Amino acid sequence: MRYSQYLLPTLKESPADAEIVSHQLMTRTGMVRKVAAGIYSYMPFGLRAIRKVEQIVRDEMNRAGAIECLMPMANPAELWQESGRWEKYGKELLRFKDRKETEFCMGPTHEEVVTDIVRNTVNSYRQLPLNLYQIQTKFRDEIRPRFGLMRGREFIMKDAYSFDLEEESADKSYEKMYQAYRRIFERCGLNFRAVEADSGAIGGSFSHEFMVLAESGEDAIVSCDGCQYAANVEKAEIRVSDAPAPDPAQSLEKVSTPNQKTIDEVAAFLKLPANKLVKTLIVQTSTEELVAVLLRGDHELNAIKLHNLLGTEWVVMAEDAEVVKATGAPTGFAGPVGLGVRIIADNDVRQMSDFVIGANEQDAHYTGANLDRDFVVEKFADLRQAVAGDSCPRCDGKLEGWRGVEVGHVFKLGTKYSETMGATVLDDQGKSRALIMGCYGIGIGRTVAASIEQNHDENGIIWPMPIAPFQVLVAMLTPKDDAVREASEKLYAELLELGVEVLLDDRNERPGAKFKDADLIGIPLRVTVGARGLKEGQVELKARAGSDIEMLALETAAASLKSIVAAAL
Ligand code: 9G3
Repeated sequence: MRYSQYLLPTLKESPADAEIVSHQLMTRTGMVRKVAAGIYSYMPFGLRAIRKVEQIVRDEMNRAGAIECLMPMANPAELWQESGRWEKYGKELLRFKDRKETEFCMGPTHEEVVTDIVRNTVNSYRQLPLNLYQIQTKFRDEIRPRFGLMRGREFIMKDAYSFDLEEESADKSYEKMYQAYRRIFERCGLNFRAVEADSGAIGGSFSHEFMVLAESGEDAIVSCDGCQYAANVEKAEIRVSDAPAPDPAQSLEKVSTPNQKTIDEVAAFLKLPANKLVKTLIVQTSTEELVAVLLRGDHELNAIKLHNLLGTEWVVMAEDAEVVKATGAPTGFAGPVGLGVRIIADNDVRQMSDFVIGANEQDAHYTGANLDRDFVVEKFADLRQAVAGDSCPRCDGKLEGWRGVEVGHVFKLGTKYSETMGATVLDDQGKSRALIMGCYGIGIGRTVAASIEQNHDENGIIWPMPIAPFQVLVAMLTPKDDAVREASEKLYAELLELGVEVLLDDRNERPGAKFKDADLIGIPLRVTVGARGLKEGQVELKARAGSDIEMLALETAAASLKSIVAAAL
């Protein structure tokens, strides 16, 4: 491709609504153009990256035995009414009527349509297992579309659905997809973690999220440095330490802490680390009951774990007025001593002694507090979020902390759709049985966006070779110089001949502008053809990811580049 004939409308400025770097860079490089809120055109340069990801996904899905199909975007209401989801979803499901007033929705996902296909075409266990997938545009009418391709309303998704008769083979289908997903994101050249999305308390979880690691990621995750355990901090299990608490050495003493309300304030004021404090959260449950929850000062409550433990319909932080009523003090000074409500505590509080707590009195805390002696905890449980440095719940390793962007999700669905929609087959006894389903999604545009979040610098994108829109950029430094032009054209032609994906910057721009654009669009290998090098029969090679410059002989440059590209795929 010749840059002069291509459509690569680069911009100096980021659009005002672009909050994250991938959105800024995808707009500045002209990869995408916004058409309406959360709706984008994929411009030629962007589409090349999208197609690369799609091809890797196709390859690996096919390798795993899944079969490609393509379902319609327009879904008849009928199918969604059958599954019960027509009523269940609100405005996120975009509905419309055709000229005959028949109701439809834009498919936000395709469980209904695929289940309809399977119930009509599969009737014997001999046709199983079956896994159907598609790469298709979805629509979800998000209230607040943002972050460019990361959370668009219209987006490209690879969705796959597996159908099995037996639990055992359904689990195998799941495992195959899990492994295919690992290969997909590895082949894309991304640093990722597969995190457990359901705390598999009994071991083995049947939902995993695939997270591309990036500082801007919306999810906080932990992963073990010794094994493959990884989880969202909200779902991660905490290893219960059996180390006993040191014996109490201090007596309970009230100290004045004027205006010191937060853990950080009290810790700084008393010159103690936050892990010598215990925080007391007063929560309200749907059964009108207040409960005090104790956590080590540097730990955060995991609301899901608390909710599961209490088993009430809902749990929220108590209103300030309720806290005052229960503790006799303004918020910030709550503590367990003499408190008239049920007290539960995180397991890690059990390992503490001589700690600091609120005194249920304005501007006062207790130091030297100890369990049992000073107050009684009704129940200890895992109630906190995991943090970096925690012990791994599965091995002797330590957990590391990351932020991640969810790019894939695998679920074991069970018989939810097959039962309500009647997707059954006859087993070898001639008995009718509902199929066990799994569903598996990958956000294609999101994967491209996440790769930019992970791989960029202040000058622009740094594409991993496997998903780069082009593999090599040939910068024709001074097109007016015959020797430079002829050598660049020759190299360009040779690269094309070798099947290398090459962009020839043949524009009449100054070298500085060409290098700036080259950095912005981030093609992995940049070859500069200039008059000075040519005198020695050489061209200059620079990798976008590094700073080293290497001289290549013009004669063999194409072959050298071809092998560098091949080694990086
Ligand atoms: C809807 C709307 C939004 C939705 C859904 C349905 C999310 C919905 C979950 C999934 C699950 C899996 C197949 C690929 C893998 C993920 N948002 N989900 O079901 F009607 Cl408006 O999509 N689907």
